[in-house]
Amino acid sequence: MSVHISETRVVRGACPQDCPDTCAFLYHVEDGKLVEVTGDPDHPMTRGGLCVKLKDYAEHHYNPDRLLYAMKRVGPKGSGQFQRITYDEALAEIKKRWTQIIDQYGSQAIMNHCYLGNQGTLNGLTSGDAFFNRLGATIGEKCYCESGSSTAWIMTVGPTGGLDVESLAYSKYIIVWAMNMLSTNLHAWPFILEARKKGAKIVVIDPIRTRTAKQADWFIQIRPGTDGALALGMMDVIIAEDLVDHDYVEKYTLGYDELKARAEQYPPERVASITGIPAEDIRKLAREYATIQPSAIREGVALERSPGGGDAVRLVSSLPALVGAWRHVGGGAVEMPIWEFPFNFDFIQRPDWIKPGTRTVNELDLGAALTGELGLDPPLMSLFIHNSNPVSQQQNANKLIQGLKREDLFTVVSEIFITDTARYADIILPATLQAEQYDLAVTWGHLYVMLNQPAISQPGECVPNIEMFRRLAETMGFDDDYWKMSDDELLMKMYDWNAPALQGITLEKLKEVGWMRLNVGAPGDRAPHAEGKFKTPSGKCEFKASAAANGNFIVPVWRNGYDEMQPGDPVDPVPNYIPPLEVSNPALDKRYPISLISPKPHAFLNSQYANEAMQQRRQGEQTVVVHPNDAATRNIKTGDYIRVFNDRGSFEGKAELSTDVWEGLAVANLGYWPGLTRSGSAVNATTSSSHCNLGGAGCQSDNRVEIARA
Ligand SMILES: Nc1nc2c(c(=O)[nH]1)N[C@H]1C(S)=C(S)[C@@H](COP(=O)(O)OP(=O)(O)OC[C@H]3O[C@@H](n4cnc5c(=O)[nH]c(N)nc54)[C@H](O)[C@@H]3O)O[C@H]1N2
Ligand SMILES: Nc1nc2c(c(=O)[nH]1)N[C@H]1C(S)=C(S)[C@@H](COP(=O)(O)OP(=O)(O)OC[C@H]3O[C@@H](n4cnc5c(=O)[nH]c(N)nc54)[C@H](O)[C@@H]3O)O[C@H]1N2
Ligand SMILES: [Mo]
Repeated sequence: MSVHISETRVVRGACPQDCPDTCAFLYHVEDGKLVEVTGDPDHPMTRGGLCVKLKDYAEHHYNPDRLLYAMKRVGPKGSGQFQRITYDEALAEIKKRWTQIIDQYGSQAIMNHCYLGNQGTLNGLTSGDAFFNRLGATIGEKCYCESGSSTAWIMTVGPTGGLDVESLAYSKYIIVWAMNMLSTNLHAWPFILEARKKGAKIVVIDPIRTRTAKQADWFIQIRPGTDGALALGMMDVIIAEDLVDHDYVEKYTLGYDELKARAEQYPPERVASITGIPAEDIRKLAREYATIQPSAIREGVALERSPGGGDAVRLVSSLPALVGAWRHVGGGAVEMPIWEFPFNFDFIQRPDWIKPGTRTVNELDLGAALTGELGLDPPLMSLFIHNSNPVSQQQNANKLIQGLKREDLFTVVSEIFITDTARYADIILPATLQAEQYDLAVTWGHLYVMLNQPAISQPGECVPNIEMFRRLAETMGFDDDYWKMSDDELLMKMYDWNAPALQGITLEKLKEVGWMRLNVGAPGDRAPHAEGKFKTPSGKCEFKASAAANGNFIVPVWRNGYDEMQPGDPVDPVPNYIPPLEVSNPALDKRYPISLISPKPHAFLNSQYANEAMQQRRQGEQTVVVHPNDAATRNIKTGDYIRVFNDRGSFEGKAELSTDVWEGLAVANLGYWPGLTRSGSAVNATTSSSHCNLGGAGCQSDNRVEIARA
């Protein structure tokens, strides 16, 4: 009789998702099968718990719909008819088509579209940059998220991590500004609760009474896109009532007099009429924020999702210096701490391979680029999409679809599933999931270096993005050493391992322990800007930004390393309130009286997991939350299917009547796969492709629609 003893192993990993929490994973493997993924109980942020989205992550690897082999399109674009081919056949076809395109139009007729389906150093946001710079492709600016906030943050305080989220435990006054933390940054919440136990007050600023707002001590409801005005109103009160930390301002800031003059134009009564927040509340918020120290601001990404988003982030990021909050442990602000990690972007992105004069196209303008509206010469003739699902995630999706349907466009998509985007591909390449690949995680919500080690073998012909680019490079005849380097050899060069933040941290050690904290001080005694030391050109917090001389620039991380300034709109050195284009446009009042916000879904990660039955049950079908008065005038009752529409497009959802939104405001979550909905479309059918004033970011919160019973 033979006894089968099953082998059980635990392998350390890191969550690959585009989320500030980057949890430490434990992969549980039995007989070569991933049976469970749990959170590491020892990791100070993960604390043993994963979010609802990753609950069934092991099963996700075995979803029968997964792409395991390369595919070639055999039906009309968008029809989803594909035939299996080998990976090598796919590479040969790509080479043939690209060679023809390059001969006829030049290499700039090819463009990469990549975002953050995966967030690793090897396989994430920048994973295609070296290859496409080497190819000479049009540079795709990756501006979905944080490119506006980061440009603004760097203009104001420089590339600093700012306040450690773990230090929130030491704060006395915490403003969660434009963030639905309980859905999108869940593992930061325990630190806030710890602070509250010690008496801290929690304030949430959001247009919607979100699940986070419901847990706050004070919920301040604001009109979308008016945060800059609120920050200026707070400053006016702080200055008028002399709550300024003059010593801090004098020693460590630049441009106080100019900022003061600007703030004086925004007295609370004026700000009340812009934001919808009562003037007395603005005064109270300003007084409490300035006097209850340490005060902290957690900046959400939604601050940037409006035309004035860049300046809003500059203004919000200026507040801590004005009141001296940076002096204290637990004081200051956090945009994202990614700037503390010593990346070697020159090696990761290889900007030295960019040919002078190469053009850039903002990924958010892809629809306009493909349909000829941008007047590109040469036109875009090929797209390579990986780590992104623009048909679901990109604003003005109908225009994009129109472009993707072009018969003369050669589209390659690397994917896990046949998404709504992949349906428009000529060739699909299968990609691995996190338990099947090696990577050093990139984190933008805490200060730990985390290694993800493969726990199971790669199914079918799936390969990690980095391996895909090695094969593409070989196919295209690139003989640079770069493509012959192993994962570890690449990682050794992708970071500056001699930087103080990485002292004592090595890949070898990480292979044993999984994760290590950067050497940046402990959360309980870290106050990085207690004595200024901002990473701006002046070393001060720049209320008046020296970098404004560069115009509307984009941080090179989002531009394949490209940092040549292109002529852009001039930027006011002192930030101002810039009103939304649609939300505050009276000309739209009649036709499109409702402002629509499309925030993150609780149970999906952007569009990922929206095809998983378990997550669909947790998230429920697409709803549209409408104020009872708006519903009444349109004869809409809870549970009715309603159509949300404007000139750009429409989608449908189930009406939910609630006073969690203001009259004139509606909410529909992002993330649903258009192909899986009633109407075959989702929220981004209605959103506009306008840009925030900095960093090329999108204006997803500046969207006017009308609603009616479907
Ligand atoms: N569950 C879940 N978590 C996620 C994601 C997901 O899809 N699902 N996505 C991840 C990604 S990519 C990101 S970028 C982060 C983003 O996470 P957050 O920073 O939380 O950003 P959003 O979800 O865009 O919006 C947050 C809140 O801002 C509000 N808001 C919208 N417009 C405005 C405005 O103009 N002013 C103010 N004050 N508030 C506004 C919205 O109502 C929403 O409640 O979440 C990450 N985490
Ligand atoms: N209306 C509206 N639109 C928004 C937003 C909003 O708030 N409102 N938020 C915006 C924001 S903040 C963001 S970050 C973007 C996100 O936009 P995307 O980054 O495009 O979002 P995902 O839905 O995560 O799509 C990533 C795709 O990559 C695939 N993928 C995952 N891992 C890998 C891998 O290792 N290799 C390959 N080749 N593919 C992989 C996934 O299957 C998925 O289809 O959406 C933006 N769109
Ligand atoms: Mo994002």
